[in-house]
Amino acid sequence: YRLSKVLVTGGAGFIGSNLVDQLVEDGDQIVVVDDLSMGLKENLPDSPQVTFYQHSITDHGFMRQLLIDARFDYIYLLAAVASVADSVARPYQTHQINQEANIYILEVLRKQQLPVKKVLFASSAAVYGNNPELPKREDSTIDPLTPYAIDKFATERFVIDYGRLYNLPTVAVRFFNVYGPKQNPKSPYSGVLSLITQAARHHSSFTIFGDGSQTRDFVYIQDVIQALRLLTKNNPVIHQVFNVGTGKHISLNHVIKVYEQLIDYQFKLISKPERTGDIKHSYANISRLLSLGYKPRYTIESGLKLYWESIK
Ligand code: UD2
Repeated sequence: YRLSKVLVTGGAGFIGSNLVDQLVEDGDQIVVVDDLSMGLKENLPDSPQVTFYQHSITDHGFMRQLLIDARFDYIYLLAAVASVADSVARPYQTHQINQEANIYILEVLRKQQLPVKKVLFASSAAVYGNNPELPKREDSTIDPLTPYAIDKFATERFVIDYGRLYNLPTVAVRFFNVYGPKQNPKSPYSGVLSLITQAARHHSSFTIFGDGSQTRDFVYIQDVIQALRLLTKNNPVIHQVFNVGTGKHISLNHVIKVYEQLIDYQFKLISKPERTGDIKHSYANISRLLSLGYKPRYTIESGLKLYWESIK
């Protein structure tokens, strides 16, 4: 675990910065590349172990030089246009960031024969689209319906099959509904738990789309970090994709009830029609990850409690 050199693209974002915190604790030397389009500089710990470059991963010259100079042990590819709505508004730019830039990184690793120990790519449950099969298994039918989902799926395949073809140790993960500290509630398409948290904090109203009976696999950020470390450090697993969730599903109504009890507050709820393209139910089959020793540790109660304490 000591003194690995680690690249985290998107390291100033929600998931990336929480990962960086953990890597600092692990004693690693970390380089963050983030254009701050969604991420925040303040998300990063003030540590001599962290070097930050405010830069887009689409800059080939920069990425190539960085990879060659630094010779990373571990690479986490987390930089992305993270909003589905954003990808629908800007499909071509999304593609350049979410797919092309990542393939270029793989290409540099291949061409320069750089000795990386593991490359991990962050994909999404969005790849399952409207496939009604539950729970979603990694080999369930995929149905990517937006530029976001299409790029996530294509890049995931690239990362895995590039790995196979050119002998690069790669893995991919499909995140379900991740929540927790440092999640950015800025856009109306931000994660629903960041929006609820924001509403509680400012005593503002919260809009429920539909009747609130829709369910999601809400996974607390620290469980996600556990999964990311498990799949990289000292783990021989390669060329596979893993769902990252809890394997449980909870309705929005239940979440609201739990949150209200937790913080002794009554939400000002507004009801609006179901959002177009919304899926009704989603949760992960996580047996693949469980077989590697993964153990989700946070319930919705304990996760929300920590989240709430982090923003107060
Ligand atoms: C998540 C991902 C999305 C994509 C998708 C794949 C996030 C933020 N989004 O979308 O990128 O991967 O999964 O299936 O992780 N809702 C409200 N009020 C609000 C906001 C949301 O009622 O103010 C509802 C929303 O209509 C949906 C549920 O809450 O039914 C969850 O919404 P979300 O945007 O957090 O996540 P999701 O699963 O739709």
